[in-house]
Amino acid sequence: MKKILLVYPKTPTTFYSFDHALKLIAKKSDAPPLGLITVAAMLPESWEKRLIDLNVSRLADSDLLWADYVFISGMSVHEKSFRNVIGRCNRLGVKVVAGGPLVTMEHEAFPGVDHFVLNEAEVTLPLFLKDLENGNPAHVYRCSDFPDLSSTPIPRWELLRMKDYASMNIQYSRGCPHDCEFCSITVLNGRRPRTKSCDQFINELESLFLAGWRHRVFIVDDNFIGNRGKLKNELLPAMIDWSKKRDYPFAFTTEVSVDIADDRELLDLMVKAGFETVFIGIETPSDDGLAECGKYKNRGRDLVETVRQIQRRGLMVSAGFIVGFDSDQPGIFQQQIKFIQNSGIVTAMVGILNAPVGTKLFKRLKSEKRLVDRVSGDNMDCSTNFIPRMDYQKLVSGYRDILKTIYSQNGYYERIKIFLREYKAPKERKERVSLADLVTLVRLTWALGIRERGKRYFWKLFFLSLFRYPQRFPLAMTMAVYGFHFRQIAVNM
Ligand code: B12
Ligand code: SF4
Repeated sequence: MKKILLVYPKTPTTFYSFDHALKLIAKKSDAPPLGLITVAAMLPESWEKRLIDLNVSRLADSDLLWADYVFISGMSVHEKSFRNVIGRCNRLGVKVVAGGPLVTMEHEAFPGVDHFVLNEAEVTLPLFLKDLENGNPAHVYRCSDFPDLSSTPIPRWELLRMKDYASMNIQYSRGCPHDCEFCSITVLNGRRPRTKSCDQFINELESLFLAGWRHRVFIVDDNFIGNRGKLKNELLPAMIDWSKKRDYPFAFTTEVSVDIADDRELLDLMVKAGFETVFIGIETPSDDGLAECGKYKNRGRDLVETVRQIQRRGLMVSAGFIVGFDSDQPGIFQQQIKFIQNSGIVTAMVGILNAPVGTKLFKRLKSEKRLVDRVSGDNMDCSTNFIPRMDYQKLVSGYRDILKTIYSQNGYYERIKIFLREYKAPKERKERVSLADLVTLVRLTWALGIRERGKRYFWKLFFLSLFRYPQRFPLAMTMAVYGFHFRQIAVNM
């Protein structure tokens, strides 16, 4: 019997951390560490397991000393906290096992780790466990194949204090058929979308439901629509059935490619199954930029109209944008602002292009001798790890202009209005208002409608959504909360 402490590092305050919004809705973190609770389910049943997510609780030395092994995960944005935990383990003499995307891409950069269990744990963890049992565990375990997901177990939800989180994560597939130059997904998860079986995924949903979770669920696939045949014929009909029978307990979010707009049948099935939001990598309105990064699906289409088509079928669109492509001209910043404002994409995540290790972009820039650093993963620090074609100061100042404009009260509330106008709320979606929601409404009204400067924007939205779009009022208020977070971040940049 062994004692395993699973540790998830602290995420710094960034656009994606949602800290300022979480305070208003009385949550500690946006989402739990799905990788670690999946790994926990792969460990022998008899071992004792505890989880400390540094985003929701503190890590005491006594916690570390309790453990025979500390299992740590993380992505590039966690590097500082990740190193800190390893340092503490080393000082206390506790053995460290590390896995997940950060170390899978560059384990050599992390001295102090006793065992690296890299790539997908479905393949590498059993090898480590077997060697451990035999008393001779190796330093590094890795694999080059992408396993099918039939052996992936149901995550150990009971390790989480669910009420600390705004959303729960769950996964249906891994891999993406596209191969954008800056993205590490194809290196980590391959180009062939691998899915769980329909029964396996529905069982997982049921386990989350039985664990007591309600409301937001993020299906963390790289591209949920990678295998449309299976979705249309098996999974979505099963999800519709499941959601209907339980009176739509979950509002789903997932990541998709932009061509979802061309498939009305798929959109309608997703809405019926309870999907509320899709995240799309739009990246740039510049066709040259899209060609440069190999985002071919986004080319040759009116992207604003594409987004609206999706909104009109009943899905919210949030999206990622990038500046700093070699082909970007000085006008790109205004182009991005215009596009984002017209599209009614309320949650628009804009970052400066970076080249993560292992990507095609990394290789190209290395051959062009333009690489200068490792990625920080922090989309707030204005850093890039290569020498951009555009003057760096101009790039940073243009980037800041975008953020200050789109997250200003004027810009942000204007987008919510466009969204409310375009969006066709599906009849399947029932907005339930609980006592906790009413408490949140009071809290947010105090913060945004009384304390904040420029409160008139909030009140205009409040009355517009309440009287003209009453069904969308809870959604409008949720967006207002997230806007508050984005504003705090943009103002302090
Ligand atoms: C959900 C998610 C998020 C959520 C995180 C919420 C959370 N608490 O998890 C949010 C939206 C906040 C997010 C943000 C970002 N993300 Co993200 N995200 C993901 C995503 C889509 C799913 C992660 C997940 O849960 N996967 C499912 C689990 C089961 O897989 P897993 O964690 O990899 O775990 C498996 C193995 O890795 C292994 N394993 C994992 N940990 C451990 C530990 C041990 C000890 C062992 C033995 C094994 C092991 O076992 C598991 C089973 O095989 C991944 C892509 C992906 N498909 O994984 C990107 C991904 C992790 N994100 C990535 C990036 C780059 C970002 C951003 C920096 C993007 C940006 N441009 O700003 C931001 C972070 C910035 C910030 N400021 O916070 C990269 C990370 C690359 C890297 N080298 O670190 C990924 C891989 C996507 C990509 N494009 O390449 N992200
Ligand atoms: S479509 Fe998205 S996940 Fe797929 S390669 Fe491009 S950026 Fe990565």
